[in-house]
Amino acid sequence: EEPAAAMAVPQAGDPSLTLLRRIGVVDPSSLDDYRAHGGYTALRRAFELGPAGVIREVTDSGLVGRGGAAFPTGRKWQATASQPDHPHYLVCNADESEPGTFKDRVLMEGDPYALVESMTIAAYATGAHKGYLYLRGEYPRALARMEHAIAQARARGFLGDDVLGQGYAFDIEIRRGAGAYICGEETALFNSIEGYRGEPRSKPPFPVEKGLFGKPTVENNVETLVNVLPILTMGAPAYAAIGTERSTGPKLFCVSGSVARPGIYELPFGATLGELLELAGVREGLRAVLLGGAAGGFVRPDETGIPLTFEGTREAGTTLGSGVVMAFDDTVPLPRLLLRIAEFFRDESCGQCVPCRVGTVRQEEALHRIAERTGAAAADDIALLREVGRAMRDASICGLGQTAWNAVESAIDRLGAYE
Ligand code: L3W
Ligand code: SF4
Repeated sequence: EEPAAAMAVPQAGDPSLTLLRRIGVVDPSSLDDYRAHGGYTALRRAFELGPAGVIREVTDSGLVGRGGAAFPTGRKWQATASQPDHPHYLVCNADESEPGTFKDRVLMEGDPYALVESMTIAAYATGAHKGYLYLRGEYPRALARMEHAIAQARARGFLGDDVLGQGYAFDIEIRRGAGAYICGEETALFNSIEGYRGEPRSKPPFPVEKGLFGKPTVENNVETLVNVLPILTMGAPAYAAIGTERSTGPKLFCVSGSVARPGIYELPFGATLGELLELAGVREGLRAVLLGGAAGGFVRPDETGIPLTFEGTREAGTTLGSGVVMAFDDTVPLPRLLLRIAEFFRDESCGQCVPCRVGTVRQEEALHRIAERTGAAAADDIALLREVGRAMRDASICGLGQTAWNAVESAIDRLGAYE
């Protein structure tokens, strides 16, 4: 069996936590234990509020998507709820594939009923009766725990034709990914569920209008959905008081690389990168930090004052993405690291559009030439990288191609990787 996901043990189960509160404390196989730890109070509150009331709370909470793009969740839910076309669908994106991301895995393995409950609330609020959980294929333990939780919830009336005797029908079907990063892109994910190749569709139309099977669809990341539980139990104002004005609530950060204690850390938005690295025990000789994963960007050790908020990272010319923080000390050869990132994008490009299909190959070739010269870059290779990078960013259909040059660009401009 695969090893358990790394977890920040000193933090797990700490009562001051919101999202990780039950992790390591609750028995993930027991619905009764989940209820004994506060489970299903949020769904009961949702039934009291009614669908419009739930959407109002989520909107007022300021919750934005945790998959990387930070779109306002309340606005997405409202847009789907108001569509006249039916049926509506709910899709939970659990295809967690961004390199360095493992927060959704910890949530699903450690507190699976929380996701079942929050999917039920999201579906109720947006008028969906069917939910799909699209689960990364390489997560067998999360699959087993989610399957068990869904079956138990169904057997006990928390899913099915009459949820909690409220006359509302909802059920969840799990679909497994097959190892393609692109299937985490929301519309490629729809195609995958529908049985087609995992290729992104052009947007608009957005999924809220035409999503899965061409019907209005809410698609949210696991962590986004799980935040709905504290929003309903503590109320939107108390939730919005956590974090900063524009990045509200708690956030999970996935810390890995050259640190003493890699794992998942829950912090309110607004803590600095340096504070997080301190918690994780950053080692001597820090050379660079990759924020936001392969699609994100590098920052220098003297930039660790950056606040971990969507606005703070944007102002600093970088991105928070889905919360990846990878630390690299000076023993890590940067040219090899950049080549590895470029290989990843070349490998994972779906090949549908030219800028990305060709650009990711050209990017990797140039980085190979540079690496073979033991890291020294010819000016024409840097110029080519910039030209190819611009084309990918401006002309690719989806986020994969648009971000495939971010890490390399930031390594050149912020780290002086090839000087
Ligand atoms: C209605 C509009 N809906 C946008 C919706 C849209 C989607 C969401 C975000 O992700 C990010 C990137 C990386 N009416 C709307 C609307 N929406 N305008 O809002 O949309 P978008 O297009 O900004 O982003 P996206 O394509 O969903 C790209 C990050 O993803 N990333 C990381 C991925 C990996 C993980 C993981 O492993 N867990 O998340 C890779 O690029 O940061 O910002 O729902 O429909 N007018
Ligand atoms: Fe496919 Fe890349 Fe185009 Fe996205 S940008 S549709 S991954 S070829």
